[in-house]
Amino acid sequence: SHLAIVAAKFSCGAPRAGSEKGPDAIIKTGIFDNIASRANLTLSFYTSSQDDAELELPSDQDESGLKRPREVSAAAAHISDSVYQRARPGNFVLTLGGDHSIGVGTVSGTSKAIRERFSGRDLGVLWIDAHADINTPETSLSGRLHGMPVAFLSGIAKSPKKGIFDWLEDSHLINMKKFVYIGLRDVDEAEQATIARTGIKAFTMEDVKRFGIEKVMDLALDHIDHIGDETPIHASYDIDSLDPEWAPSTGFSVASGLSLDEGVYVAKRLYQSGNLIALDLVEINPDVATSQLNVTVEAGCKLIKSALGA
Ligand code: DIR
Ligand code: MN
Ligand code: MN
Ligand code: MN
Repeated sequence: SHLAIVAAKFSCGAPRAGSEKGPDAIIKTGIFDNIASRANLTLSFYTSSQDDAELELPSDQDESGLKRPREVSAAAAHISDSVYQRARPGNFVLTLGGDHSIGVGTVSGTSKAIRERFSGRDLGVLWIDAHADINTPETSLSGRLHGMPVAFLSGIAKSPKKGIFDWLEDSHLINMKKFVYIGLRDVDEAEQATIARTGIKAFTMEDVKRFGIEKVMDLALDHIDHIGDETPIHASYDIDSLDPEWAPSTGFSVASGLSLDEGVYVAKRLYQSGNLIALDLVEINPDVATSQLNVTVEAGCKLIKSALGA
């Protein structure tokens, strides 16, 4: 089988820069040399960067309270097509971020690929994060797009203006009945209302503490695939789902997160399901807690290896 690695070097959806250096921090460890030396796995790399002049990201004005919306939209459109091209023939796609606004790109890309590959099938999505990332342009208090990818992917947020996620087609959008959160512990009031109103399945850190991560994964995988029909799964893993002890180098650390063992368990269960078709690892920021960057990168590498069964 083939592993397509997309380095998504974008931080325009977050308030502070730095996460565009996340992909290199992971790649530099040599993790993929190890993985490639295993039998039956070929590898390819593709880099997309906000510093690439050929991408011609629009340098736009903040608009309707949104920060850099056209730049983020154009970056996500590019990532979406890159991921789609790789997922369409059946490759496993690993995307390294980058801030989580690139999730609009990654998940829309696999969603479209899966619909085409398997005549209209819906993708399952596991969103592992301290945050719900489901603000809309109307509800967001920050105006930052890294807090909104789930709203755009689900169609809950409509593109407010020309050039702002107006490239999203129906085939890019996801069925929220096959969407599950794990690790939530910092959710805005408006986001809580959206989750309650739409009935999105969510396992908070309280749930993880109450039921244990094993039970939570049983329930999460069962929710995505309750009739056992092997729904393809895309996992979008925000490193801030982990406790700051294990992932200090990220923009929005929140206390009382997943232990590294719990995080690795989630990744292992995804691998064992046999249905994982894509993984994102986002929000590693080498400019935050730089003296402990190696702790964060090591944790990220463990998550990747576990999800790949390495
Ligand atoms: C907040 C923070 N809910 C927002 N979100 C973060 O800006 O929408 N997401 N930090 O990662
Ligand atoms: Mn996130
Ligand atoms: Mn987060
Ligand atoms: Mn974020």
